[in-house]
Amino acid sequence: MNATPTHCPYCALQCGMTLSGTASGGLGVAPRDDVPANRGGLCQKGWTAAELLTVPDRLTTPLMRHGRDEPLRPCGWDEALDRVAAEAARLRALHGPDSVAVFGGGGLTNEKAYQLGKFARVALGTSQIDYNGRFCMSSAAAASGRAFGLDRGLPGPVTDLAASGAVLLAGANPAETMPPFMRHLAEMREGGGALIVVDPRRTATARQADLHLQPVPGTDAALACGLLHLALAEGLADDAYIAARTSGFEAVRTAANAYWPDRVERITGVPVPAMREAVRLLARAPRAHVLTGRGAEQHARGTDIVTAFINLALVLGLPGREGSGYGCITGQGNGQGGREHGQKADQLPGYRRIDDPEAREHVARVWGIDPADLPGPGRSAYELLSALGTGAGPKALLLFGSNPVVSAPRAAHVQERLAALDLLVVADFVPSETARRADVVLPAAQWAEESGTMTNLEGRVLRRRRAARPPAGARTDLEIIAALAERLKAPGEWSTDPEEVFAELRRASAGGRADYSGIDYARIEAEGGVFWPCPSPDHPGTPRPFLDRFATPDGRARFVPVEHGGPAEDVDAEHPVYLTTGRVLAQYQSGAQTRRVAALAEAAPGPFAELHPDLAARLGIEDGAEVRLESRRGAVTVRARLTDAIRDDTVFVPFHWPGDERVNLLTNPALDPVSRMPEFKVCAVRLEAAVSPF
Ligand SMILES: Nc1nc2c(c(=O)[nH]1)N[C@H]1C(S)=C(S)[C@@H](COP(=O)(O)OP(=O)(O)OC[C@H]3O[C@@H](n4cnc5c(=O)[nH]c(N)nc54)[C@H](O)[C@@H]3O)O[C@H]1N2
Ligand SMILES: Nc1nc2c(c(=O)[nH]1)N[C@H]1C(S)=C(S)[C@@H](COP(=O)(O)OP(=O)(O)OC[C@H]3O[C@@H](n4cnc5c(=O)[nH]c(N)nc54)[C@H](O)[C@@H]3O)O[C@H]1N2
Ligand code: SF4
Ligand SMILES: [Mo]
Repeated sequence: MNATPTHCPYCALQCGMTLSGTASGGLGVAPRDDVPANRGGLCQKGWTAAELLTVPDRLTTPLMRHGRDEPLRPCGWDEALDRVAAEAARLRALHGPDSVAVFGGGGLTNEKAYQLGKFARVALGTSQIDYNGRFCMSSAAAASGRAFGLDRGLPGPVTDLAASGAVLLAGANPAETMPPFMRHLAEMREGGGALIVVDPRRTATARQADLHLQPVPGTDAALACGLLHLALAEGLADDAYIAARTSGFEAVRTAANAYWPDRVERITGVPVPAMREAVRLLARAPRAHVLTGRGAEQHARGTDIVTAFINLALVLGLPGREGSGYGCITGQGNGQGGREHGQKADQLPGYRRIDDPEAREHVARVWGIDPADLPGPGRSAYELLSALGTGAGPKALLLFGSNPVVSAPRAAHVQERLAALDLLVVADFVPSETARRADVVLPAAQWAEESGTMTNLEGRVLRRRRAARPPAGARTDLEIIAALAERLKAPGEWSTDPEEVFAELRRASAGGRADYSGIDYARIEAEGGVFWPCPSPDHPGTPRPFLDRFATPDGRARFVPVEHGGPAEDVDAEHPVYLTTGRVLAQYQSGAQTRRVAALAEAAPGPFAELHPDLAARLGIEDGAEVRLESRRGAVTVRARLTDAIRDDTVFVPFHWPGDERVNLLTNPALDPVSRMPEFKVCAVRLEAAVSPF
């Protein structure tokens, strides 16, 4: 019997868990109570996580085919890797280095994310790399960067929330997406604090709130500007803070004039008294938080929406105060670290910009190459996927840690683009919907079978430990990358040891915004995690980054005036209902992992459309009946679930299921101009009772 303390394979809360068992038997999961994020709690996904290691269709041998109509057939590792390297080299010689692209994931450890970014730039020489984090919190990252000069998830340890006097959650449903997170909010409420939830649906989270604002999807910017207007009108602004710690307030004050309460009520559907109450609760609390989730961020104007919430937080004097602030609740297991170490099209390790000459110089030196040989910025995730196989686009794609056939917007189009490639290579541990369409499938080790580090929603770097051997036939992503780099005769070191890769990552990140250079495995273990930035071994780490100054050149937080613009695709006579999408507790993302765990598949067996009984009555749709949803991009038929918890102009469908039930057949890939994030959270649809085939 051995017991290995580690962290959950799924979301950004990275709950602590202990895996115990014997080599022959299965592993058992128990929650750890020494990890502040979950303190003895786990959600159903965490409790059942060990089952992932033994799913019946686990990939244990490379697979290959030579024509898309052929079935995938088992092959040897050398054969598979030789083919990938030879084909990549051939395409590069023929069409240039940008003809081979890489797509990564926010679930990869820091070590893998770093190595994948380096592999793309050094071994392939391509600028064409991006990752699914672009679909996740990139608008919050862009808005935080603009306002604070740095983007780091929560403003402090998650336990700060319990001592808060008010928390406003805009577009987040942690009761389903991070259940143990709710403990911190419950503790806050026990201490007299108020929870305010902004969501078009009365979610499980909203039901635990003191105040629920239920706006029309896509109107959060108007709402946040309206709250700011009220704060100014009622004399609740923190003038001393604004004078001492911010810049640009005048322009925002002027812009706020246009958001008088009645107008905002007309745009958002939120009653004026509820808005007033929200502002008072936030302003009166000695400590308060404004937090955004994907509901506020996944919009074609997501950066501006988040900026509107940040402006509100700044007017109330929250950011940079101990125990207060603005934060984004990150999503994927390594949603934080995944965006800091270079798998983003415009970034190098340490959150450096790839177009910054000094950054290029530093990173090129660590990589042992000439800075002139480093490619420049590439395409963002959706732009990359939709360029695949086109005249000017990449002809091969290497994909690690994402399942875009299910999770990308306008999924049928993305699927077509993938089919147009000369070569699709997928590394995964299960035959995901995307892996099934690949030319070469590389069976990867997972989570409890390898070690590495993850950076959770607090910005705390954690140790993931190995508790089991990978099945014979599987290799770790680091081994796969190193084997390909060797075949491509890439310069530099390509270690397969996570701790060695982390040591290199430390050097590459040194001096950057996300400086990890003072962090090592022993320290993480001894201190229960280290908060970045941590620029030297004797630096204590940075749990609360902006207490003294913001990371802007003048040390002040920047107000940026923004306007409400509404969704890229509004409702009209033909498509009269808003569609929004999101998650349910028992399924994770594209479902590639959780649909394979029996208890989770049983708890959430398939998609449904949540709609209001009044809307259903108008359309003649009954509870449990099949309903057809059609947008300008496609149609799906799912079961109707009637509930008065949703607005009667909106329908909600979760995105975890594949095939004809993919809600992403409908979603709008309109992109935010700054973050390049797609508008998953609102498009226009027509609904009708599905016609019986008989
Ligand atoms: N069970 C489960 N947990 C997960 C995940 C999962 O797939 N399943 N994924 C993880 C990841 S990667 C992420 S990013 C997080 C996401 O975590 P959340 O952000 O909490 O999840 P979502 O369900 O995408 O969206 C949250 C809410 O936004 C609301 N919403 C929709 N449109 C709007 C709008 O216009 N304005 C506002 N204010 N709200 C709106 C939806 O009704 C929904 O309740 O969850 C993480 N945890
Ligand atoms: N309509 C709609 N669509 C959405 C969203 C939404 O709210 N609405 N949310 C978006 C968001 S926030 C996100 S984060 C994306 C996520 O969507 P995806 O990127 O599809 O995320 P996953 O389903 O987690 O896919 C991860 C895949 O990689 C594999 N994998 C996991 N870990 C590893 C690893 O370490 N190595 C390798 N090689 N493989 C690994 C898993 O088995 C799985 O097949 O979906 C986006 N899509
Ligand atoms: S909340 Fe997230 S990290 Fe915690 S057990 Fe559930 S899926 Fe795992
Ligand atoms: Mo996400």
